[in-house]
Amino acid sequence: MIETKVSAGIIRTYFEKMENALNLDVAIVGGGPSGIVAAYYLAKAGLRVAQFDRKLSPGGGMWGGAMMFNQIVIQEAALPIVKDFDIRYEKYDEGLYTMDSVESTASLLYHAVHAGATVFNCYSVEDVVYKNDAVAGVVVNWTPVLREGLHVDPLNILARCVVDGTGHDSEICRTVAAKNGARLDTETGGVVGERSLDVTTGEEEVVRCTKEVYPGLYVCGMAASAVSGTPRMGPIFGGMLLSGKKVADLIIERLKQN
Ligand code: 48F
Repeated sequence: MIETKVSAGIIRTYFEKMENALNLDVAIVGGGPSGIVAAYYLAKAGLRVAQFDRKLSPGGGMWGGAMMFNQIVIQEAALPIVKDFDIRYEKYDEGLYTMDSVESTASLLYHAVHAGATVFNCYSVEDVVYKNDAVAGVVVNWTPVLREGLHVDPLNILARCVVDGTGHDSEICRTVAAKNGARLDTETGGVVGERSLDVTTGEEEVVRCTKEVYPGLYVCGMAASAVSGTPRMGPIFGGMLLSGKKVADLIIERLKQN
């Protein structure tokens, strides 16, 4: 019966996809623009990469542009990445371009998945796997389970590297710092906390602070700003794209060495 076949097709292929993601090269937490860009370049380099986002629609803060005006701004430095993702852009001032935020988010996701990254939506990463004083994977649960406060244990996924791309909350870095007596590579050893808005400094610093903050744990995007205590920058997205590319390059280099 077609009714049974529809269900069987979904169940079989979903669990196949999930089983293939139990041992990853890279687990990316958060499906915001920086994390999706990272997923694309990592997958393109032939690495096993999966991205987990707690929402039904990954894409983070990119869909909404600014104040729900669905346009975003990028600067010259990020144009090569925009071209890699086939996103259309329009110059409106010296070195500044606008793009449709819905087209941009959809294009990022499309290309990441087509490059070989697996995206899991409705997954919340509630903890990390921690072995030999290093982050070694993620602990995941259904978002609705956590929202309902149900007493249900999570599942574990191993990864050679974990990327915190959770945005302003930098949840994974906070968790790692709060547990295990871990000291992050920051001024305070913990999450310093994001500063108020300054576009120029914020855009430069988010890329500079994209790094490995603890063995096995990398940070990108707004999480990198929050972790190192640099300014937010608002709806200019070049820094997010460049941060995602940088974290991918760092990880590719690291995994090549091992
Ligand atoms: O915040 P977000 O869009 O990440 P980003 O790549 O980009 C920031 C910009 O959108 C914008 C900005 C640009 O100038 O300031 O804010 O840093 O997306 C973060 C994603 O992570 C998910 C969340 O649902 C969102 O889609 N997320 C957060 N915590 C978790 C998580 C978690 N513990 N588990 C799974 N997903």
